[in-house]
Amino acid sequence: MSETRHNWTKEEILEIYNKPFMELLYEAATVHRLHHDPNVVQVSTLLSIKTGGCSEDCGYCPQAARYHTDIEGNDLMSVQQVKAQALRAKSTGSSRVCMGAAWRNVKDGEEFDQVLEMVRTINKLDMEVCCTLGMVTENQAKRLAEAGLYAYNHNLDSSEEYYKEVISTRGYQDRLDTIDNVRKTNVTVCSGGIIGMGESIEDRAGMLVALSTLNPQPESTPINALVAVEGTPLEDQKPVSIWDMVRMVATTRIVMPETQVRLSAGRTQMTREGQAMCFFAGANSIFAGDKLLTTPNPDVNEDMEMFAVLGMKPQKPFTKKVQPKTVEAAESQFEALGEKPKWTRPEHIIERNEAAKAKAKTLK
Ligand code: SAM
Ligand code: DTB
Ligand code: SF4
Repeated sequence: MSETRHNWTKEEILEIYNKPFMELLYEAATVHRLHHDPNVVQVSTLLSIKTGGCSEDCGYCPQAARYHTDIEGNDLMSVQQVKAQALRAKSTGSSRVCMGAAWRNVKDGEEFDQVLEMVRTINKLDMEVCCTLGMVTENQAKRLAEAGLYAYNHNLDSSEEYYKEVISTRGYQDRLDTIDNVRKTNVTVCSGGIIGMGESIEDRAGMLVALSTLNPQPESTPINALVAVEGTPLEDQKPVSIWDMVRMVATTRIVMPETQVRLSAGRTQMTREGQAMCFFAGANSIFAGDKLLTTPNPDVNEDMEMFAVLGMKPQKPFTKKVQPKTVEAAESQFEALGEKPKWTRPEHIIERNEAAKAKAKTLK
């Protein structure tokens, strides 16, 4: 079994990424087989529990309030609604529910208490629960852990250098600090990024340096292909080529041998053959369900058909780590601290973000 290294350099990663395609595929597939069952895929269902109206300026995101996108915003869902959706996801073969909220960071109060109740409810359905709620403090991470959270998703999204070209309302260090806060608990870390935002291959390698030098490395790494949504600053980006996607998946697999590499946004643009190449290159997880957070995703039945063709089986919940215990709200050891953490707000100017904000919504 190859060792997990935490000292990958950008040069080494670039060398891997740029290998002749077949050599890269073979090497990644070899590492994959040493660490995982290549016929098993972890299936998660995304649930947008609070949609749109976000204060941030992430250039890729249709949920940022300042851009003129066509999404339907929603207040926080009820625990009952979430339970019904989780049961549906379970019945269609998902082992994990990932709840996303269009928040900059978690704020203590009624809404967070409601999210904690959602975590308890889904964990009691014997499904893995993941949340992606923006930045969290150590105390908030501990409360999520106590409720029974299995994973927390917080993407680095790009290299530190290119991050500044995409987002001006928070810094890379805020992301790293949140991951650190999650690491102070038993909750596993899900962190990856997006390709196709106009970044260079060096930036892709830079992101993989940042992720692979975390110790421990993230247990799950989503690789998203940008979904270029009309009205966002990145609306005109060209679709990512399948070759770039496979190279990124393969390189991630080689530098992070134990992580579950998640083939994330952008699958509607990929053929089955393209996705099969990604699985061969080491992807072993997907988001299932006809919607990601706000954009389309392949139909569950199509995915199940694809798995049947490939002879792949969905992973059972808690295969990699035991199910966390849920502590009820009344027995909780932690209380809301009402902290006002000093997350940064660099507010440097990103021309294309400013332009997208200023643009009037064009009627189709
Ligand atoms: N608000 C929280 C945050 O930013 O951490 C959680 C939700 S946010 C939508 C989660 C992730 O979705 C982002 O970090 C990004 O990787 C991904 N994402 C958002 N919009 C995307 C798009 N248009 N294409 C691909 N990935 C996207
Ligand atoms: C991740 O890396 N990708 C997912 C999940 N983690 C939260 C989100 C993809 C969002 C794509 C755009 C949308 O549907 O709004
Ligand atoms: Fe808000 Fe998250 Fe979208 Fe950024 S990625 S605008 S923080 S929902």
